[in-house]
Amino acid sequence: TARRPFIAGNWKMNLDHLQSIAFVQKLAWSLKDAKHDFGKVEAAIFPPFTDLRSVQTLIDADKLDLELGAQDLSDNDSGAYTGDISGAFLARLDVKYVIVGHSERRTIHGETDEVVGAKVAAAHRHGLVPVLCVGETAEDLEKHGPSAVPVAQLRAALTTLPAGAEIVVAYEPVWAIGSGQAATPDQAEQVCAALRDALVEIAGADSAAATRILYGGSVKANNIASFLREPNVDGALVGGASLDITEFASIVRYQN
Ligand code: G2H
Repeated sequence: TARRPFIAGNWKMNLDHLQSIAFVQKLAWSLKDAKHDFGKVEAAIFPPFTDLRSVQTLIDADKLDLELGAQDLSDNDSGAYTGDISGAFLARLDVKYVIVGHSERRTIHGETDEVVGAKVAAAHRHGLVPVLCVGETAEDLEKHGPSAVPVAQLRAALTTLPAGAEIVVAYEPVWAIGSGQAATPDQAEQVCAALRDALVEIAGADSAAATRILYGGSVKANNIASFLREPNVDGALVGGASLDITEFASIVRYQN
């Protein structure tokens, strides 16, 4: 299978406006200097909503090979939803990807599998590619074993995949997020393989084979290659390490 590896930088609520702009420029230059082949490894950044337009303008003006993603979207398309951002707004900004169901949204904002599923559908309605995050807590892991909770979350959020609709799945064990304690490549592979098996049932063998499944949780320049060696791990969702240009550029260039 030829799945193009995907490295996604989730900035979360970090970097102010000026830092974002400087960051994107420097990152792009550093990848250009290194002659990074984006055909071989796709790279995307996920700034806060308020910086999407300026980052998009920069990508456009300098013809940068970076893809743009948002960190969340509303499950509604328009209306009286104060503070929410719809998929239509994101699509107008040329956003390609949108993170859905990150564990921080699930825990801090109480997003249920049902809401997450509605957000996946909203993303697809607006031509966005959802990056659907699933993952178990340390307690889940102890109680239910490694794959049960992430697979159940995937099934709950994705009952079907409309024909031609693309999705990226990110396996992010909650115990590995921002903790410095990443899963082992073996652990990541086991769950990503189980997620792909579930995708076969949900979307069919061809879609499952084409879908990229990422690992996320304390990914760094010094462990990225070990995850990408696993057959069912197709990239990474990177948080903390995506805030440092040198570190993030070397994660994107893990093949070199
Ligand atoms: C998991 C990840 C990015 P970090 O949340 O989504 O963050 O790499 O800081 O663990």
